[in-house]
Amino acid sequence: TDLYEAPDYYLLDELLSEEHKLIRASVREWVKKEVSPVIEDYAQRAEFPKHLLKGLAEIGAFGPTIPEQYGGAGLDYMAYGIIMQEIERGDSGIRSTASVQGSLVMFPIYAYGSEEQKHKYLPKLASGELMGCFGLTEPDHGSNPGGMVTNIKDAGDNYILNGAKMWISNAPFADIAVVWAKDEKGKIRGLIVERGMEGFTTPETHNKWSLRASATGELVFDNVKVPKENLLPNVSGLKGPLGCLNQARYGIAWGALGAAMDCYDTALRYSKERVQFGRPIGGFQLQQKKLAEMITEITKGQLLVWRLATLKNENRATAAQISMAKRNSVEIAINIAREARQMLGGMGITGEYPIMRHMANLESVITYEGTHDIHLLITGMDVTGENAFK
Ligand code: TGC
Ligand code: FAD
Repeated sequence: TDLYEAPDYYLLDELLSEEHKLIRASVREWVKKEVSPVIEDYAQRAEFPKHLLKGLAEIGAFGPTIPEQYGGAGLDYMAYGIIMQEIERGDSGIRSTASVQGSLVMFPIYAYGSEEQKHKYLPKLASGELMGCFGLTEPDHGSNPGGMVTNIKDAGDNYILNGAKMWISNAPFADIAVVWAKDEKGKIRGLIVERGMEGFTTPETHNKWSLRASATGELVFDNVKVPKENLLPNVSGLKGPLGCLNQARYGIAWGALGAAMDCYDTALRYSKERVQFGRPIGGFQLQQKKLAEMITEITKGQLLVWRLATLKNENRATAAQISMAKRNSVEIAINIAREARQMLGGMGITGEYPIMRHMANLESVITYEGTHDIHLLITGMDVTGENAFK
């Protein structure tokens, strides 16, 4: 098989079940066949490859941990992590689409929704028949979502929704949006807003240098009438959206390692083929240092996410542990991408190789789902007991 072999320096495969390895092989094969050959072109053209949605649903990327009775795959968190790793080996933007659909749209409906909402939306979201987006960030409230101004007012059978969300992945094509807004008492509530509701628009965000194969947009609400049955009944407060972020950040912790692995693998192969001064560049100590440090960091990252998956399966992973893993994986991935790019010399800046695309994508990944500095402060708060945000 010409399938890419994951770096597995510490024989971590021995810690995976046969089912996990089968899932990995099938997702990897799909990415290799469907994503890798076309993704560079879509990224260059800044277009989302919409035709991949069906395949993403088929490989179980939409809500892998959602129980089968609601159309999910009923898998554990190790499987979820592995799926995200393999998708992001292809492209962070494609992984974003899966993260948003599963962790930020299906998860809140599953965890905070009514039985009717779960039956109405989850199976169609799992199959990709419906696509969703998640509106938390606002133009003036990014790292501090608790300051949001988007709001709902009670109007009999409906709520009247006003405000705007910004930087929303999948917004331009989403059929539904899980939107966080303050009620008249200032409590944060979640609502399912459907495309077609009057006063709801989703203008696309252009001119991105990063995550170019992912569609990003705004959500604008101008007196949108949202039926009361679309309110998520079982959560209020910032812990609602932050609970969803725990799921998505966990997936990114695995996903970013996939991007790192692709960069490492590309640089390693290139170092064996590219000859300068009469020998492969992989023979030079400075290039070996780069590769040795890459595989060391990937291996440490793999151990961290493997352990985190185990804790998550046991429902013992804390939000701060997830923050640490998200931050660590993205940091090592972005550093590996930068070093790998240099190892390819001039070729490293072209679309002939995936590295520059990964590198640019990771600039979004290091910012969304909580910036690098916010995650550091979450760790700081956890270990000192002192809150540096307030
Ligand atoms: P704070 O006062 O600390 O907490 C408010 C309430 O929330 C609870 N909480 C959490 N609950 C669950 N999970 C977590 N991770 C939680 N963190 C806090 C907390 O216990 C409290 O509950 P209660 O019951 O006492 O009310 O809140 P704060 O306002 O001080 O903010 C804390 C801070 C800065 C850590 C938080 O707001 C934060 O994480 N900011 C970063 C924002 C962010 O990550 N935005 C992401 C937007 S979505 C996105 O980027 C999608 S990209 C997707 C893609 O394309 O892949
Ligand atoms: P700001 O919060 O303004 O931060 C600016 C800088 O200040 C950062 O470096 C930050 O770390 C720093 N900073 C802020 N507060 C502190 C502090 N207390 N101490 C020290 N430093 C601080 N959001 C969604 O809701 N849904 C989505 O689907 C979504 N998708 C996205 C897709 C893309 C491509 C991008 C780029 C973003 C997306 N986001 C989404 C938004 C993302 O979550 C925010 O960009 C992120 O949370 C940061 O908010 P901000 O951009 O407003 O930066």
